Amino acid sequence: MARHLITSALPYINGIKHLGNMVGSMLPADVYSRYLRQRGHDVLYICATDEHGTPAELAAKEAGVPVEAFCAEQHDAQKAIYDGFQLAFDYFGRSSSAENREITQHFARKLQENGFIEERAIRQVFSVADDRFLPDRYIVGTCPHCGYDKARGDQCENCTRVLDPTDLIEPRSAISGSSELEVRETKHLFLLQSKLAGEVEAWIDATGEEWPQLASSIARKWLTEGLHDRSITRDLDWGVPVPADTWPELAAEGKVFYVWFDAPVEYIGATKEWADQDPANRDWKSWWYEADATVRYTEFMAKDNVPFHTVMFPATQLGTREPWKKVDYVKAFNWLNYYGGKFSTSQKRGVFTDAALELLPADYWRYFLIANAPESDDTSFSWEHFTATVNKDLADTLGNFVNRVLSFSRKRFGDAVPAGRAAGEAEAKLGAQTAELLAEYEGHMEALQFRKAAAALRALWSAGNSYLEEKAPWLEIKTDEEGAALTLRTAMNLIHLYAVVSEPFIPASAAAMRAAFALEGDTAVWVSAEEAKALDAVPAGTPFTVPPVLFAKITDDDLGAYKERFGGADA
Ligand code: B3M
Ligand code: ZN
Repeated sequence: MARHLITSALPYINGIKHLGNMVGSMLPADVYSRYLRQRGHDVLYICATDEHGTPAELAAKEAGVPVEAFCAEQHDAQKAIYDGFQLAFDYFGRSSSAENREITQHFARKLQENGFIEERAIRQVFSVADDRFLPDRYIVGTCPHCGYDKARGDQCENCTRVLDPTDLIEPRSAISGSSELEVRETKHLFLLQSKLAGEVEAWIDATGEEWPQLASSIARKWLTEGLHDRSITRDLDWGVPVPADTWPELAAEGKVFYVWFDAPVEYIGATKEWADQDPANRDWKSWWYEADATVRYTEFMAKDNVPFHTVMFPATQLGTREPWKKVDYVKAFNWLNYYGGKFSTSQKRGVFTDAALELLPADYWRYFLIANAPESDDTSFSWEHFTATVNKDLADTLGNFVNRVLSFSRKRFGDAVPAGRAAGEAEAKLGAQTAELLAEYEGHMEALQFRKAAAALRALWSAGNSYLEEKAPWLEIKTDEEGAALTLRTAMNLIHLYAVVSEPFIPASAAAMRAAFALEGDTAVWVSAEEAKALDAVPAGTPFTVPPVLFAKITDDDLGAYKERFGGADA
């Protein structure tokens, strides 16, 4: 069995994430991890909050809290939501951890030793009132092209032209509004990516072939445009400090590493945090070091993060000249839109993960989001689509099947699985069909094709409904009690199978379905297509209970209320 290292792009600390963030990185990684664990693989699923950088500092300032306290609070708030979504991380760390500081500094020292870092003096805008250098996008002014008066130093939002802070008319600080700005010279560390470009390209040639189109095309585009040297330090109070043993002068000036330098290192940092929490995890380096050939590393992220993961972080890893594990497979996602427009954190447009959980259980969201994951294209969230999907797939096709079968059987045969006659032709046909659909489902999961996997799972649920309609045990029982018992026993076996194989998508409901049967030593271990065929894992005589309704239908009134609260098509 392979060892699977899995990471999701690290959610940024400055606020609660929306459903688009959830489906673009964490949720599919969780579904994949759960699937692999059920199949008996050794899985390490790592995520963390990305805590450094100017946006964190500014959000803390706005909240009126010191940045450390702000990050600690926000980390816990995000973690609670991810627990609510049942994201089964092996560890959810923090990029501001001591472990990440240590490894990030180690990376920088190695890059320096190997000649891939250079100190360069650059001219940067300093705000006297704020007593700090300003990143380009924190300088605002009037756009010289279109006259828009809130253009940022890196780009005009109105005419989309790319700008340099010095292009702006009447520039001022976005933080304080002060126009007392000076250009000062300051020294920074540059990562000589140009020297590593050839190696990165060779590595992508060797590994990137099997990546999905979205990831490999973005990586290639960046390489073709040329890898430029990049400044990897900033003049900020909050970040991983430049180590004084290697760069005493810069350290004395209080420089820290750029957030995109330490954030990917946190995948490793969080693994070390995980190990430091529990002596049983001491072998953390075997996941990351000595390029252990049995570890397969899969990364999940939205498309805007692809260049950092396929080009820049690998360049950093290669430049250490140490055998750090590099990504084997990059699963990237397009955008999930809200009624065709963007989800927006700043404008609070769309559905945020905390609000989603207040409204409905996690499984409703998990299923809908994965079934509509923006894999080959951007997809759109609408309350109408969400309602229709929940009502049809979850409430009617799956939930109703479970309740109908179990309640009817209890009413007619009591609270143990009835025996009935031996399986006949209809059951053989159902078994074959089940095996075929299960194999199809597995194939899509192995290929990380989540929408297709969801469709196959739905087809598996539908097959049970068709069988039940065809056999109609509520009629059968009038003339052939043994036949009706067989039908119900078979349907109950389907319920148990659904419970096992639906677990990656809807873990809570799957657990409730499995718990309906008092099967001794029952676990969620995967059932192979071949084993599934017989539909006999739950023998006659097994006691069962009827679980409460698994999925409540969303009513027209609910739908209206959601649209009103969150803003529908016209929002
Ligand atoms: N925090 C994603 C973002 O904020 C970024 C991912 C880091 S992954 C190492 O857009
Ligand atoms: Zn403009």
